[in-house]
Amino acid sequence: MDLLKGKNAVIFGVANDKSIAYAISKAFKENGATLGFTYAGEALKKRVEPISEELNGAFCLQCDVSKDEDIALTVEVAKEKFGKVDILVHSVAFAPQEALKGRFVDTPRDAFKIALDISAYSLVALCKAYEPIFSQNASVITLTYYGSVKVVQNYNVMGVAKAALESSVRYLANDLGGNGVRVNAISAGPIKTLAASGISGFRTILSQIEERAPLKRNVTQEDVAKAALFLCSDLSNGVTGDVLYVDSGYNILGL
Ligand code: 0WD
Repeated sequence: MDLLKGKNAVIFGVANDKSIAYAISKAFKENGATLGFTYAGEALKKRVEPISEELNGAFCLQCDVSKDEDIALTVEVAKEKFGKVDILVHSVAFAPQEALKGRFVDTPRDAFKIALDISAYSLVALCKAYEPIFSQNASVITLTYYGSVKVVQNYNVMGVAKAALESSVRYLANDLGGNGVRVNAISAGPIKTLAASGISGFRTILSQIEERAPLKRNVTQEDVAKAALFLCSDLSNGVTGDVLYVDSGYNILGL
């Protein structure tokens, strides 16, 4: 398929080949998009550079999304290489490990600030920085999780950060919509990635889904990538400010 033919995409949040953003990048490449990659810090360079090479990346830049100057540099390079950006993928989250277990009420002020800054504010900062070079009908997507709307044990401050992220999606969609730019979130079911390994009891969550979700299985990175393809292609032209669940239907369950 060629759903993204001629489109330029900048990807934030590839850490390795298990990352959701990697599966999204692969699907985008297969559908004709040209990709530009960023990675959080020097430690990830050796993992992300080979991925950029594999998928023919137009650039591969270090960018800590908590630093405005790092973001600005990616905008400069994207402008130089692409002119306009059609797709921005935000697949980034972080909270200090100690905040991802125990009681939420014990969350230190600093951990709260860091989690909200990296996991939610960064989407606002990216939209602001890229706004001048977004094409007409550009699409922005971010990744969220059900812990934003219901209490999920140990997800704690990350649930609060995801709630802020989902609300930001709505406000950003409203602000950018006048120029045709769409902003949406995918709420993915649990998937075993580097970020997920930081959450205590993650294996129990996975087996709960297999047992209870309507589809009786966990979702894969590829399931999420296909939804991303929909949200970043013209197939979803009329969709913005939305949270699309890709979770085997788990979120619809009551008792
Ligand atoms: O079950 C899951 N895996 C789910 C993940 C379910 C639902 C949602 N998500 C979300 C995550 O919360 C995140 O927003 O999907 C997004 C991608 O997560 P992932 O693919 O599961 O995990 P991973 O491969 O670790 O990618 C997240 C990356 C970071 O990886 P590490 O593990 O090194 O922290 O976010 C990036 C980094 O590459 N990241 C940053 N990027 C730029 N600046 C920063 C930063 N300051 N901090 C983390």
